[in-house]
Amino acid sequence: MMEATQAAQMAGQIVERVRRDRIWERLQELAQFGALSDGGVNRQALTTADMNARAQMVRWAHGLNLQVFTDAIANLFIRLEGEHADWPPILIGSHLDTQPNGGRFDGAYGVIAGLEVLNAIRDSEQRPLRSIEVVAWTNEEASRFAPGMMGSQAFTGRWALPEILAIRDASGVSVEHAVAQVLAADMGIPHRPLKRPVAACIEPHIEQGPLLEEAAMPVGIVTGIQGTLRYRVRVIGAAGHAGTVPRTARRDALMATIAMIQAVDALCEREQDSLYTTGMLEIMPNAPSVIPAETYFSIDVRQRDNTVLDRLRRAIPETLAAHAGRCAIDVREIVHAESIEFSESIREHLAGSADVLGIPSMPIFSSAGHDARHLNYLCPTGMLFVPCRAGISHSPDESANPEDLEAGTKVLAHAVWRLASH
Ligand code: HGY
Ligand code: MN
Ligand code: MN
Repeated sequence: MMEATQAAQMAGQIVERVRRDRIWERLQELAQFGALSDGGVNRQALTTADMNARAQMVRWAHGLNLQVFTDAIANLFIRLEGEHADWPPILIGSHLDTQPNGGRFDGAYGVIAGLEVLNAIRDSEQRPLRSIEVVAWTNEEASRFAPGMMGSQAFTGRWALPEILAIRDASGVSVEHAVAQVLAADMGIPHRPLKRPVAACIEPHIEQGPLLEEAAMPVGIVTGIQGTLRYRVRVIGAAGHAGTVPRTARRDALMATIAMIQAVDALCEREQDSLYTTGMLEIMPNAPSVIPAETYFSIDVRQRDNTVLDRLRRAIPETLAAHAGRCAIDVREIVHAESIEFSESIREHLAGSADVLGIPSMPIFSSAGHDARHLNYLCPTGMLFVPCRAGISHSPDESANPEDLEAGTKVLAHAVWRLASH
């Protein structure tokens, strides 16, 4: 056990070595992997772009003489070993994968902030009692393989690996095949088992909302994450000639889809303004003069109150069935994640580090989903938010300012060093 004052002093030495320019440069360098012409990033899970970003993280890690290893779902771990190598580590984690039209900071900031903490510790020539590991969780975003957060769920044991590996993307490629390709390209990075003891976990992330910027607050201490329900719905009607099939004989899959979407959205509005999004809609055969024979669409519902979430979970399938008309439907629930609260002790610990550093912070609830929700079932877990411009995220226009990224990383470094000192 390191004396609290000694740990606080050393924490100060680590914080002094956090460098704004290095954080910013590494984020821009990562953004090159999957770069879009409009400045955004398309780095979907287990693609070549994702593999290249992973390889860059490994190069940075080896440059700092840090250990690197992976696991059966291709989570990437970068480890700074503590004096007591057998003690469960402190994890700092987020994700490298992005939405198809994503930004440079969602996920990447958390991984780069973690690397910056290890870099600052290396520069200080100090060694923590407990090991610290930066992790990039596989497939947080669900943009290629749905549902998301596969890496953190497999690691925590909240979802069985064989079920995850069997999932396929739109072109029929399985997670198992994609993971095998990534691991084969890893050039011998050692593997470790899933679900190992972890002392605590912190996920740094951009807020993906406007509250910190509106409050001119550089750091948010996250209190919890709102609940979510996600579905995939297939609607089966009948193709036909747009000019000859009378209304009374039509089984128009798109018209039924529109009725279902409007009915479920109205239900969500009645239920405490729950947020409803259909972000993905496929129409078959998608021909201008053919009555749509089939559609396939997504439903994403967000709600903080678990009682309301449970009511919606019962009502949504009923509402879909009631508005399907003459079409058949197949409804698949792919996510039921309750609203969670983070550990009080971790929240106080993070706020304490911000106070000691004189960095203003405020409590904030997360409207977006994060891997930390799953770690929260395994160990004391918390999150640190930094502002992003106008709260924009899941968009090429996502941006953040270097001062806030540095402030968040300093609070992270101070808090993690103290956690690793006992
Ligand atoms: O959808 C979410 O909440 C997360 O940003 N993937
Ligand atoms: Mn994210
Ligand atoms: Mn995201």
